Amino acid sequence: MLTLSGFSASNYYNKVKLALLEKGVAFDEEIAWIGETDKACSPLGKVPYLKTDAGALSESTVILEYLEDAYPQVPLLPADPFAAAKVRELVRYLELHLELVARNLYPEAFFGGKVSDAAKEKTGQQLTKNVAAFNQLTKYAPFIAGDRFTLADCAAAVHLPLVSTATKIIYGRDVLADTPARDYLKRLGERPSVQKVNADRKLNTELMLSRSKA
Ligand SMILES: N[C@@H](CCC(=O)N[C@@H](CS)C(=O)NCC(=O)O)C(=O)O
Repeated sequence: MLTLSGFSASNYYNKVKLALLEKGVAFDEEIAWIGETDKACSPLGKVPYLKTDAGALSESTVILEYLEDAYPQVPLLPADPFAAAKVRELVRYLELHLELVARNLYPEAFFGGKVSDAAKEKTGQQLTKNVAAFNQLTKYAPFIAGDRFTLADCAAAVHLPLVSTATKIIYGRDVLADTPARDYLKRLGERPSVQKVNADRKLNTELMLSRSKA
C-alpha cells in the first residue's frame, strides 16, 4: 500500500496525487504539515513524500518516475524514448524555470510579506524569458505535450495556476496571458482527477488558515 504524506494545499503534493488518481493506483493520504514531517522519509522536511512497502521517497518528480516504473498499467509517459524525454523536458521547465522563479514572488503574493522592487524586476524579466522558451515546447493538442494526458499535465495543472496568480497579483498582468494556458487549464479542470484535487485543496487551505489563526 502507498501513503502520500503532506497536505492538499501544496502544489507539489497535488502533482503526485493527480498522477496517482489518473493511474488508478490505490493510496492513502496522511497529513504532514511543514515542521511536522517525518525526516526519516523526507530529510529536508519537504512535502510530499511517499511511503511504500519498500521504503519512503521524497521529491515529487522522483516519486512520479517511481510510480511510472512500479505501476505501468496506465502509463503517463509515452513508450517512445524521445517522446518520453520531451514530456520530462516540459516537467523540468515547469518546475525549474517557471515555478521556482515565480516562487520569488510568493512571500508578497500569498503570504503577507514584502518582495523588493529589485527582486520583482529581476523575477519579471526572468519569467518573460522563461515563458517564451516554455511556449516553444508546449503543444496544447489538446494536452500540453500532445494528444495524451502525461506527467507534464500533472505538473502543468499545479504549477501554471500559481505562476498566473502570483504574476497577476504582483505585476497586475498574468505572464501566461498570451498563451493558451488559461483555456487548457479550464479543459483540464473538467477531469475528475483535477476536480478532486482542487476540491481537496480548497478544504485543506481553509484548514491551514484556521490552524494559523488558532
Ligand atoms: N523539490 C521538491 C519541492 C517540494 C516543496 O518545496 N514543497 C513545499 C510545500 S509546497 C515544502 O515542503 N516547503 C517546506 C520547505 O521547503 O521546507 C519537490 O519537488 O517535492
